[in-house]
Amino acid sequence: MTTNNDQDHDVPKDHPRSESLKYRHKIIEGMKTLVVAEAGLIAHGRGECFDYMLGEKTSMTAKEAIKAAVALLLTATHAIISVNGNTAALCPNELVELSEIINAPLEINLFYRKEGRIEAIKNLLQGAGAKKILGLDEQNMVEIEELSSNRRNVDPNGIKIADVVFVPLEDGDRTEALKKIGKKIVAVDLNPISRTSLWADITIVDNIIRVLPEMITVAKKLKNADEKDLKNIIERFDNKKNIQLTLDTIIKYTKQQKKDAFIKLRNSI
Ligand code: PTJ
Repeated sequence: MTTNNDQDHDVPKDHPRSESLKYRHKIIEGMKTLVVAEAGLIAHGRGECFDYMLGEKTSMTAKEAIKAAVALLLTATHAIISVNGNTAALCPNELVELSEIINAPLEINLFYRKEGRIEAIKNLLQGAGAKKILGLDEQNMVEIEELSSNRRNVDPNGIKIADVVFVPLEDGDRTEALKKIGKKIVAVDLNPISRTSLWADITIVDNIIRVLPEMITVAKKLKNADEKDLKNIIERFDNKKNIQLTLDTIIKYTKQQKKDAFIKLRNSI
């Protein structure tokens, strides 16, 4: 019998969208191994749509946010990287590398708590070299009362005590709840006007597949910087203004596409 599991995901290298298809297929494979929730496919598609409108590249505003984010994570007392299914499926190696450089543990924290998912993500991260992963001992989790979703169950040694939480690819209500209990939030979200983006202290509007390598590069440079210099970077950063400039980038890019898209098509025939 033919099933959905039989699909061939080989993408020809000269396919004009090969890079995008490669990551799409990582998400599909992740869903088959329980790493990614079914809804993760839809979330990925929403992200792709915003990525198109950003020209699928890291903007200057995203670079500014990345620098401020790394500075904030490096100056934190207890920084933590919250890991969900999509992020784990797309960039497990980069999550582990960043975690080591900035000395922030990885904590698995899921919105969709289907049985077997935590184990699947744990195995994937360990395969990528993770030595210590939080959020595994379901019996010893504590609750964040301000949150109604499954994400309220957190590790007592991780998100619970963290002063800075890095939340790549987030759903609506958690950032708001974590802010209300005094945590600083660094978010990665291709949608610049999601609730997460608007609530976060630092919002990186870019694709996680480009953000993590850039964060690793910046973290290597800033790791030994003076605390005073790092604090200066943080103080100079204005998240609201940065999001507004990002929206301007989208408008500018879309206007340019209005002029160029059909010309490009005509020239390629
Ligand atoms: O693994 P789980 O159970 O914790 O669930 C993870 C998902 C992502 C399914 C869950 O958090 C969810 O439903 O999220 P939302 O509400 O769909 O929000 C995800 C946000 O991430 C959206 O605003 C997307 O635009 C954005 N996004 C999707 N893919 C990327 C992205 N942002 C950056 N990089 C991406 N690759």
